[in-house]
Amino acid sequence: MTKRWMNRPDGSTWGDWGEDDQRGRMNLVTPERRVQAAREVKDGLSFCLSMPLDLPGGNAVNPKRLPPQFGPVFHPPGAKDFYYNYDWNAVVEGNMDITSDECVTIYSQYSTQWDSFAHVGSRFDADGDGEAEIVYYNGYRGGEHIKGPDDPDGMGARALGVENMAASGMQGRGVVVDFHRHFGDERVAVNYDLLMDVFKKDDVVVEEGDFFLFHTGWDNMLFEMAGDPDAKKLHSSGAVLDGFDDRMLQWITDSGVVALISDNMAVEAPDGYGESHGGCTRLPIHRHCLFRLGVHLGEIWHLAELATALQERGRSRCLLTAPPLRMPGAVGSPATPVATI
Ligand code: UVW
Repeated sequence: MTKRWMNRPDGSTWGDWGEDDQRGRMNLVTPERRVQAAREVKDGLSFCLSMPLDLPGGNAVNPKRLPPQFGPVFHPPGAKDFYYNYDWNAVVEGNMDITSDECVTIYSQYSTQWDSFAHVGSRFDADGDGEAEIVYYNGYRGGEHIKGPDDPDGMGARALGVENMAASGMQGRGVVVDFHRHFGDERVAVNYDLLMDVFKKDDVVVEEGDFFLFHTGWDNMLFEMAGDPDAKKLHSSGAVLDGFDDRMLQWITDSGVVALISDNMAVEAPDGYGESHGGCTRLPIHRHCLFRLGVHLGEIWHLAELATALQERGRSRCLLTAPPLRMPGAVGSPATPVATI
């Protein structure tokens, strides 16, 4: 079957940019929209939107993920374990060179990260045979395209991986909202009404093709916790988008945003189950964005300074440049995004 699906999820964008599309809504970031984004550069200030990649610290915040580790878990046959302060005089007498190389093992979604569409799929009857299969955005399949550790060809995403994001540049206009200024440290599930209220108060307009960024205060909490995070406090603090509000999901659809980005762990609350389009889920916004619409998610970004700088200037928009690593087959990636205002 060349066409991978007979049924597409209700309200999805599957096929809208071609049967083999792997970019989803990034297709909406046209050259004209990049020019518009560049026009947001007025003061020439740039902001690093990455947290230090060894934060949060430990694995209390997400038990599945550990901090980066220096030192090889594998190395080429005959090579040494470490090449720190390597003295080349030992190889060629009189050589004054000293070099340091490294191997760093990284959980790609430990800290500041992008989610590719290979990160979250769903059980869904895409081929119309009456049985749900494991399927991802635009009908790409678990097993066939997103390969597990038992695959003889090795694991990884043979479609929808972060390399597609890197190739697209992940550059465009960012629209920033500071929920922390409205809600403080309180855990608030921001539904459609609350979101519209904030937009109105802050005079924010989101248009098709925009990256939507929201600051919740998690970033400064993580800095204050300095690598020893209080997971209980974090998971009960700061705003999250309410993914169980149908009108919120409809806003994501209607707004035309290409990505949702936050300084918190998951954009939405990661600790509840409920029914949402397509059955029970823990992460309805992940399902809606990554599986149905082709909208990327950015998590644990450092947004405090950017949000403050924009607020001080009575602005809400920036030029965002945020490519992930061009790592073929990875489902997520660290990023060092830059916002310019
Ligand atoms: C959660 O872990 C809840 O989110 P993500 O996998 O997108 O980081």
